[in-house]
Amino acid sequence: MANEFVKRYKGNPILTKKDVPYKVETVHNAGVVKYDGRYIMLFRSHLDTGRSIIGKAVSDDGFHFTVDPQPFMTCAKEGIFAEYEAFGVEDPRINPLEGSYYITYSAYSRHGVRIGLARTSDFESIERIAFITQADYRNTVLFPEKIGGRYVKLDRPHSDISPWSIWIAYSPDLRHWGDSRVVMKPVMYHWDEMKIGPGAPPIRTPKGWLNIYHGVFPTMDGSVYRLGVCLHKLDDPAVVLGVCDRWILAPEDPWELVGYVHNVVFTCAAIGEPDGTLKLYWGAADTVMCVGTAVIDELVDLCLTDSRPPF
Ligand code: M1P
Repeated sequence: MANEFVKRYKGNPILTKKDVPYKVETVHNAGVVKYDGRYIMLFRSHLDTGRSIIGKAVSDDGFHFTVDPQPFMTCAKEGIFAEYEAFGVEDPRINPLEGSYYITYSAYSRHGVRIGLARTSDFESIERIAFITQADYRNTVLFPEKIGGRYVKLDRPHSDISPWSIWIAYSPDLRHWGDSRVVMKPVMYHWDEMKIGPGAPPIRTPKGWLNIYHGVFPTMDGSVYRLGVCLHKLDDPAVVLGVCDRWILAPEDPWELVGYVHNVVFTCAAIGEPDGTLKLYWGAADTVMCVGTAVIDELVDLCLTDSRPPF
C-alpha cells in the first residue's frame, strides 16, 4: 500500500481535540497558509451535536500548532448566511489572492451543502462575501491569481448520473461565476472511481498548476479516501495535462485507519516552500490533523510521466 511520494512527519498527528481549549470532538480537514512569517491553520471540528465549526491554530514551523482560545468561525446568526449555514461550516480552504485570504467553506443547511466565500486580511476578523455555488457542491479552491483576466475556481458538484467530478468556472468579481465545465472525472475500477474533489488550492509550478485532490473508492467495508495529483495548463487550467495514475497518499497510520470516519486522508492545504518541497496537511479519519512533506517537482513529473488522461 505504501509509496514514498509523501513523507509522513514522525510527530503525527500534529493536532487533536486534546489541543483545543474548548469542547470539540474532532480536529480535521484544515486550510493552512503562511502569513506574516507564521503558519495559520483553520481547522474543522465536530461538536457533540454532530455539526461543525472552524477553529484557528498558529505555528512557527508548520508542525507545532497552538490553538486560539475561541473558535474562529461558527455558523452565521442572521441573514442569508444564517439560512444556509444553519447545520454548520466545514472544510475551509485558505486561498491567497491579491493580498487577501479568501476562505472557501462548505455551508450546510436543510437546503443542502453549498460553498461560502469569506475574506480576511489579518486572521482576526472575517467578512462573509457571498455564496459562490448553489447546492449540492463541495470542495471549492481558487487559483491564486487571475488567469486570462478572470478569477478561476475548481469545485465538485454532486451528480447521480455521472460520478462526482472536478469542474472549473470563471468570474469577473469572485461573486458571479460561469462558463463552467467538467475537467476531470473518476475512472472506473480505479482508486478514485467513486468520486473526486479538489483538495489544496492549486500550486503554480513552471510546468503547470499542481492540483492535489482526493479520490474515493467504495468497498464492502465502506469508502476509502486517498490523495492524488494532477496538473493543469498554466494559461488555460481547463486543460488537464496529466493525472498521476497512482495515489500519492493512502490511509496507513492507525489514526488514519480508525476514527470518526475510518480509512480517510483528506486534504484542504499544501504549502510550497522555497526549497522546492511542500508541506501537505491532511485530516485523518475525520478525527485528527497530520502533515507530511513532498518534493514538488516529483509530484509534477508523476502527473506527466505516470499518467492517465482526465476522462
Ligand atoms: O468522511 C470523508 C469526507 O467525506 C466528505 O467528502 P467528499 O467531499 O468527498 O464527499 C466530506 O464530508 C469530508 O468533510 C469528509 O472528510
